[in-house]
Amino acid sequence: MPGEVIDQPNPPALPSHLPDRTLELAVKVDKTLLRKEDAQSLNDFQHAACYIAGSMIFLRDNVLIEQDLQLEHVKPRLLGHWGTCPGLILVWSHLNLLIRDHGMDMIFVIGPGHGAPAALAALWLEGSLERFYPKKYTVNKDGLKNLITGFSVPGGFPSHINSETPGSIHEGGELGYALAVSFGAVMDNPDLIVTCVVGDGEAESGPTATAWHAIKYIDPAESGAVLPILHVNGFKISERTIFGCMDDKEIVSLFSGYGYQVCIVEDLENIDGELHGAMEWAVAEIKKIQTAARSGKPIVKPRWPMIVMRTPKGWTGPKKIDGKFIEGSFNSHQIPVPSANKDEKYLKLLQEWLQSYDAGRLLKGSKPIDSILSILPKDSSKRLGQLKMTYDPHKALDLPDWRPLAVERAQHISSMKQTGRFLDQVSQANPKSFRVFSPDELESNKLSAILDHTGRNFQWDQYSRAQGGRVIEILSEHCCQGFMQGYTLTGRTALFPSYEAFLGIVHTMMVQYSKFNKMAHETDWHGDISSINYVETSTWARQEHNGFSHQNPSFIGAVLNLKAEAARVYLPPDANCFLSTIHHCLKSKNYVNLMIGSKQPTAVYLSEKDAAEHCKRGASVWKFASSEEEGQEPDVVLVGIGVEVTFEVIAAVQVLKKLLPSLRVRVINVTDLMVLAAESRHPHALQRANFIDMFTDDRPVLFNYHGYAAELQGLIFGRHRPERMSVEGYKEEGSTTTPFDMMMLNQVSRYDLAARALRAAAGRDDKVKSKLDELVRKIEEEVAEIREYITANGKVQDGDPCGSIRLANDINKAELRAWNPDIHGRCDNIEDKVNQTICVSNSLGDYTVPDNSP
Ligand SMILES: Cc1ncc(C[n+]2csc(CCOP(=O)(O)OP(=O)(O)O)c2C)c(N)n1
Repeated sequence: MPGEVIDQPNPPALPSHLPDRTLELAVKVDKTLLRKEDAQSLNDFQHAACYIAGSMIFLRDNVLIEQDLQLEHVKPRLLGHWGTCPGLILVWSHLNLLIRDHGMDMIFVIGPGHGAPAALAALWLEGSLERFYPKKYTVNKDGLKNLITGFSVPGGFPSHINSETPGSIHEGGELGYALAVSFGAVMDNPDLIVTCVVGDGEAESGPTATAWHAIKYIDPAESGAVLPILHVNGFKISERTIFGCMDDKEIVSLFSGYGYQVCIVEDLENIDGELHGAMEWAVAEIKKIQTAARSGKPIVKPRWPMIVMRTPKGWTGPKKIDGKFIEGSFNSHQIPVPSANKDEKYLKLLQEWLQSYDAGRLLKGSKPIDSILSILPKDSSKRLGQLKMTYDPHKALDLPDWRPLAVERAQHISSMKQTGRFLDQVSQANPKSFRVFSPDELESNKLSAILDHTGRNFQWDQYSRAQGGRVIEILSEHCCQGFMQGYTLTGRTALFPSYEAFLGIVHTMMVQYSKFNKMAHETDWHGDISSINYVETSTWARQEHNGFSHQNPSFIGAVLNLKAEAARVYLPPDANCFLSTIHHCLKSKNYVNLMIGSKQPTAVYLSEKDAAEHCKRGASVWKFASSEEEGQEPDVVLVGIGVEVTFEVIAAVQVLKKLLPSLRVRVINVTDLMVLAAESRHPHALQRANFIDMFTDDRPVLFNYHGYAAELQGLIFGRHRPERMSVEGYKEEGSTTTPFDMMMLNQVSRYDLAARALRAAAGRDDKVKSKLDELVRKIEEEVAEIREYITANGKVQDGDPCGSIRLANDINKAELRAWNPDIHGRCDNIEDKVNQTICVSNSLGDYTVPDNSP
């Protein structure tokens, strides 16, 4: 692995120009608090755990080195990460002591998830592996052998921490999210402390950089605390880290500015005394802040404690091999002794190193000696691997009935506004177990009714602080996602509303989270958890003021790629369906729910009862919008999936009625995307017979889809006669333009659909075929006229009698005509419409022509 050349191990940072007095901000702790017998126990625990962790990377036999190592005792493929392990073990040993002495609830979140050997070694020592794997990882010779020889080979533990690792709530493979997840876990858990180790490499990541600010969203009256430990071992895979090259003054200045009190632990001669002192200080500071807040005198901008731990990478490992520094350098990141499975010289080095831990004494009879056990919390349910909150925490929400919020059919209502009202009720009914995490978009997404009875929980803001609040608005999608994960994994329920275009920022976090839960499900000891819930709005279809950058429905595809057991995508067509859907999602467990809807007022098609039924089925034929006749097969099937494109489907039927009244059109709306997946690919998939019943045996099926066509094509691949089906969806077209133009530019407008329907019908019917050219030409003429008007951008013409309506509704003449085909081109029959409702957007509200319309 090519890396930089260093001339000494654990090199210090170059001195900065900051004044020395900045160091006065750093906290100095009492290093003498540690009792002698505890110091010995800590040391024993650390040595035993380091021995096991190191052996896990190398040994496949002779795991206690009861005889000299032979090449065949070493694994043929050496896999694992040693460098981070000693630091993690150091922290783990001290947390034991802390929990033992304070009887507290503690979760340990490990950012460098590649340090799985450290966690697994500690979990075996504390008996937590045996608790969850009573046959395989017993605290005896067999269990130890299974652990060491099975690591990083098929059937054993993987090389990274995951949900099979007891006590973990974080998939540490993809770096960057540990801190945000930790903060999510402590919210509304007033007695919980999460200790979170952040690697100095991980700390370079964007998601971590923003997550430091999460203290500003923790109200100590209602929530617990995170104790961050920045582990500055100085190196990442093959280079020094940013933080490793910052001197104490730079580090203290940075984190003091962020709102922390910084304690630097770096005395390698007395690391246990110093770390113990630091942890005791941190707990005392946390209690001080919490006691003040809980007794009604909250500290303004409390300075939360954090620890910066400077220890060498791969500490206690081999010092130097073949002239290269191993300990205190990136060379210890993965395999500290290369070729130990091939070359006797290195095998000997491996043996010398592992024997330096004195495992024969510490693991006498293959069990940890009493000195090690003495620092463990006496109550085993408090041990880091066994806190119930980490594996079986679910508390169901007390969900209000959505139906009283249902609205009358035929109105125009914003799904988001109505959903906001529902969320208001949910938050009132669940004042300690429901939260909304939003990247400063609540208002813009028209969900702000949730704030009617709660607030934004921003502690640095004098207008919000010290009042709790169910809503956190931080302009970091990574934080929102991390908070939601931590909050959900510890048993509660959260919602993450977002602009559609920007949710993709957390795509990969969401995927990692799903991996964590997939594996959790494969254990027999993880309980259910709530689903994570996304609401996407401000969709591409309505970006008339934001334009092209705000158009990106790709998060649907990200969810579709998940395992079918987890993936749920809903596109409720109206407010009632949205209410029913969100109610269902907040009640559901173990899924990733993606709900997509409009924040603009749009038509309500279905009554409360019909909406409930429609959502239960996931898709249904909308007779009221169809032109087929009872008992006869339709000529063509039009399917709307998504709000605006469904509106265009309905309008297309009107266009077709005018052009070719004899054409029988069936309209289907799909609200649960997963019903379309081929049978057996998804639990929601329509049964084949039901699919044929709904989509017919052989008629053309034209999908008008909100997302990218390819993903829907993938979904329906394998359905009955897919060659008769065609899909149109968003095509990366259109910028700052009108909603109707967006439909046209992406070829999902009523006109596009009508032309598609005619062509499809012509393929089966000669009469239609003979008229096809003429009919399509008519459509094209109409489209050309509309396009001309759209380009003119609604300029009011002299003597235009529709001018005031258009002005009042900010639409242009073409749109007014498109949405009201019976209004004449020159608007000379507008008087006929006095006191009648006309449509002033493709999916916007109606406009009643006032008496005195010009
Ligand atoms: C997002 C992400 N980018 C890159 C990697 C590859 N990677 C694995 S470990 C590592 C270095 C981590 O350094 P640090 O966080 O300091 O951990 P430690 O030194 O304690 O091993 C990198 C870059 C990753 N796992 N995740």
